[in-house]
Amino acid sequence: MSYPFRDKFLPWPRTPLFTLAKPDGDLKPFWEAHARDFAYVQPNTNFAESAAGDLPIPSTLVNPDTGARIATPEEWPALRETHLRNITRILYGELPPKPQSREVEILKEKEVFDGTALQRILKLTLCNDGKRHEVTVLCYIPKAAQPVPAIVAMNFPGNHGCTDDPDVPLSPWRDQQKPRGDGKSRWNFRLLTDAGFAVITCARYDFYPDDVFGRKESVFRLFHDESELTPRDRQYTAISAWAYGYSILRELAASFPEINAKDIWAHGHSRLGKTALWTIANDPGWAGAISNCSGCAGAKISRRNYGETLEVIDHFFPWWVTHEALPYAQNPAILPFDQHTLIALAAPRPVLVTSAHEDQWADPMGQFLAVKGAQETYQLLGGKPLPSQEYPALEEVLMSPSLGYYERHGIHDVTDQDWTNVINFIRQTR
Ligand code: GTR
Repeated sequence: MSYPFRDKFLPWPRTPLFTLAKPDGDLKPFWEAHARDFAYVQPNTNFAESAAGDLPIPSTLVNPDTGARIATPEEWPALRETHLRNITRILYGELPPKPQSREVEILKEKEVFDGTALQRILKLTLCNDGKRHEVTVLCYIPKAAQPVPAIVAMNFPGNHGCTDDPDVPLSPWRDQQKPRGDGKSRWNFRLLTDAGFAVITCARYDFYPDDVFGRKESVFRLFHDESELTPRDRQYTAISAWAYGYSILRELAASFPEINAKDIWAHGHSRLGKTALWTIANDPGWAGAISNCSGCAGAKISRRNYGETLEVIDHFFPWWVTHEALPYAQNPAILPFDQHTLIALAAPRPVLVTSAHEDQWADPMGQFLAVKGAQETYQLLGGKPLPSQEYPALEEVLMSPSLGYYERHGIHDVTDQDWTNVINFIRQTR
């Protein structure tokens, strides 16, 4: 067994980047150090399979504290709790509590797609201890054969970035506002509604603005004072705030008469793919999850030194994971779980993991190995293994009613091909 991680992450003393974010909001020193460190880390990232190392991946069925292996489905819930606790402590932190109340206001509703679907835009206000937190939600709901299954998927550019429709209000995000339609190639709403799926989305920044100062404007503000939400308060992570948001959207979707409350799926791309897996680990109400190109701290095995590593995430995105992650990021061999354990927390609910050939940063092989590693738990609970244990050919979609994996041509992205695979995957789970 070889220890695959470099001795030195950086050739100069490591300054935790979040400590460089000035209390007055000045991000210049943060971004300068970020750029300097990344310019070293990226060319020094390993993309050779021969150097990925061979750290053994722990079984999801073995208790990391006692070494005892479970053999029956009845023993899984207690072991699951242990895994969930470890993943909470070391990676993502706790999700916020439920708000005391919520208000829903329909802002706009109209027929779209030649009258085959409804577009509904809502303002959702979460209320707690006299504080209010607003989220704008965009929904597309097919009119045929209701109640329909739904996909909940947060977006990157804001709702207005997912479509050219001028009726969708611009979501403001400080200086980073995206133009209307900017990310629409990732959102073929019509393809989904034509296939009979509703889609519910909102901007990720409505739950946690995705930067080092995002915490104080995030949904955590309903439960904490601003003084507790500084860049150092790393127990309150963006991934947990988004996961919380996903479940708030699921509960909203479940309240629509047009939607089948038992058939709501969490979908996320990249950092939101990490989130989709964490979401369903925390909320039994989901039917299943789709992780699209989620990579490190998502569906990729952290014990592999290939592409992005946990150390990279801890350093460059310190608001995604807790401060507890660092010693494990530096030495993943001591992690009491790996990311296949996160997938196993979804069991027996189906999970599809997608990857892309030109997205080696996200380590397609590491994501396949995580799906493979999660199978033991699925099988213990009566689920079906993948149809093959070999790495699939490019474009070949491996799927069983429990788990799916594929690597397509192309880049880190969400394409119509991905959505078609999602639809096919969900259909064959029935
Ligand atoms: C990258 C990050 C990845 C992935 C991606 C994304 O910069 O290294 O872990 O999450 O962002 O979310 O688009």
